[in-house]
Amino acid sequence: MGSDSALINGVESDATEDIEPFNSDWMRKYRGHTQLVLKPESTEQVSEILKYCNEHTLAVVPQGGNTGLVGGSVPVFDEIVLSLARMNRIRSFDEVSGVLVADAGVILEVADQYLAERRYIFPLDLGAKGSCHIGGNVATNAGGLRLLRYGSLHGNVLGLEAVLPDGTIVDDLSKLRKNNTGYDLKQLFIGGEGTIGVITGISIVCPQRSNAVNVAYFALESYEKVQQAFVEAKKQLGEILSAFELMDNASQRLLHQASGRKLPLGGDHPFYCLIETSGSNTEHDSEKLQNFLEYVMGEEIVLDGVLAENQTQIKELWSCREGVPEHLPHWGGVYKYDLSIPIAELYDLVEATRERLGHLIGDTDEHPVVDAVGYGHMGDSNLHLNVATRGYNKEVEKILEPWVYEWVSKRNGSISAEHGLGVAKKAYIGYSRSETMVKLMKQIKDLYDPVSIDEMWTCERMC
Ligand code: 2HG
Ligand code: ZN
Repeated sequence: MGSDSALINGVESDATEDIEPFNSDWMRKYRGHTQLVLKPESTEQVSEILKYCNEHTLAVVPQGGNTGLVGGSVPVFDEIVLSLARMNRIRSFDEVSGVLVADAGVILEVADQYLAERRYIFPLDLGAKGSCHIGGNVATNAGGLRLLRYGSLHGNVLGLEAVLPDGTIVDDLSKLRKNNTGYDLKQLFIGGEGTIGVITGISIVCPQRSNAVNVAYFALESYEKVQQAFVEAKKQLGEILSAFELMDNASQRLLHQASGRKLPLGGDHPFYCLIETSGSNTEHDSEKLQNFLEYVMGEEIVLDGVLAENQTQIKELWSCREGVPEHLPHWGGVYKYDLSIPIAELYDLVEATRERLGHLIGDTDEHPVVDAVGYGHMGDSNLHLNVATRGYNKEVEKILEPWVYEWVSKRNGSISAEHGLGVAKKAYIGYSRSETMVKLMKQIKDLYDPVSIDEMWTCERMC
């Protein structure tokens, strides 16, 4: 907070140069021109703000850690930014049930560290954990690196507190795992991206932290072999498997080029995978992982592999995966596609994209595409197709969109597996949802947000 901050009816607000970071996303792809950032510190203040803005038809964009990838957390015009950053209290934690109740603005890593001290773990982990807010995670139904093990937030979130556009406080901060009394309305807010209300608090069930975490990183010669390794991992490591991540050659090569990071197995292999196990017995689990690796190498499913032997090595191996999205903007621009695709065809899209962009790949002025990169959550059939470019380029964008969405739609996939629609994909929802589904969503939106300033803006933009 700089010297220009002020208190408006007890709500802290930012007025001048401090505002810049709230106006653009971390990729510097989406930007708006807000003049006002409000930082309430209680649910009641959020309610007053939304009520006032609703009555005066003022557009608002809620913002958490601003780590989103689809332009959903920044203003597009001059909307008021409602920052949840000051709502950052852990409200309660039950050491027997593992239920955590916390404000929406708690940073994911802070929540996880709080839980780690109590031998528990937050059931979500992702690269942006150091800045993203748990409220934003829930609002976007973030999937992350361990969904394979802990499941989606739709299952882990037990209750929510949210504020509707008219200021009504929805108090559904239940701590119950089972509650079959009527509709489970909180599910509409999970992944609702703030379209029907602002999440101010969450209640979430957290699992015990595993005593033993082991990580392996290995190289494979084809996507066919990646699938075989995945099946084998489920077979041999089923109950302790906590992540199965895929990285193609380009992802590792570009990571190396952008960061200078040394790759554990060199950068020449077509595919790499990272497996994490989490269990209760270090010796038993590492023996299992070692046996798995020996087996897949013996069967020639895997070409080469390495096992982390301590915490530092675990971190280093994970950085080969988590570092990819962090370093791809190095060349100036990245087109990001976050897709659910039937697993057998998942990598076909990266190859098809490379073919389609072939004439533009080269990392020169005439060939501004650096490469098309494929990585992601193999365990969830979730591909991250990233196209690294020398800056954002309309020609490249036109070649990719809506072609990528059509490709995915033809295979009954999803054009947004975990990042949400934001402004980037809003217009493309029809590629993944039928007309009837979109109509039903619209009815819900109208019910919760009859003034719907968002829709007015959209209409203005389109007209
Ligand atoms: C990840 O899995 C995130 O690392 C980001 O979902 C993916 O930047 C991306 O495309
Ligand atoms: Zn992801």
